Amino acid sequence: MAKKTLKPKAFFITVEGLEGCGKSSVFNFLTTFLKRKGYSVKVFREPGSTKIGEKIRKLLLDKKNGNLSLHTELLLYLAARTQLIEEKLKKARSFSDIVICDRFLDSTLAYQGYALGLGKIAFDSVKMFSLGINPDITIFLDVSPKVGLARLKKKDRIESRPITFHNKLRRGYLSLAKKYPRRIKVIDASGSLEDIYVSVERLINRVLPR
Ligand code: T5A
Repeated sequence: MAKKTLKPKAFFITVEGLEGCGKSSVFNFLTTFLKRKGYSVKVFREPGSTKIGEKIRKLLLDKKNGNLSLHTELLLYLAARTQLIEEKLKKARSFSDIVICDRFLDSTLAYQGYALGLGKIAFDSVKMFSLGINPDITIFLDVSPKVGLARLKKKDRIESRPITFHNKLRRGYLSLAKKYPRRIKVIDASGSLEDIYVSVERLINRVLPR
């Protein structure tokens, strides 16, 4: 297949969702799908994808760190993000056709801003520490927290939070989708993974620049 190109700046896709929404599976599907179409694709996850980011990730997800303060949690997610942007993401946007990130700034807005109630502090700091990088398209996989959480076999520090947190989280994501309808596309993630893949494929075919 002839190689397609979207340069000079890579198209930036982020995948977001509630716990147990099938994000990992969708992310892998999307990567394979885009590579098969002939694009050069660079993938990252948040928090993580750098040595420092992966260390921060462990700290954040470790159930033993139950006493992590809310502001410390926010700062750690932002720290992992700035490390990723400065070390890898900016470069990847110059050299690939498509960059995909498993979670990005909307996670901080939804989890820390809405669900943990940090509000304006989270919104302002996310803006400041995204360093001018914004996704072109964000796929939000929407599932009820009850259904999503029931899919998980093991729960980390964040997933173990009470259902009220996860309900606020969903409302937060839906508010973001309402606020940024051109960027954030909501996909129903309550059905089978195959159904979700079909929706993602349709969406991507529609939104990718030609
Ligand atoms: N976070 C992150 C913040 O609070 N602030 C931030 O700024 C950022 C960046 C990161 C955690 O940090 C939080 C969010 C997270 O809590 P993570 O690993 O990215 O950790 O987050 P997870 O949501 O835990 O990611 P996972 O990759 O583990 O994905 P999913 O989507 O929760 O789960 P997945 O795809 O592995 O699926 C879970 C199970 O369900 C099944 C799967 O096969 C799997 O077994 N499943 C389905 N089964 C039937 N039908 C479907 N449609 C299914 N979808 C999934």
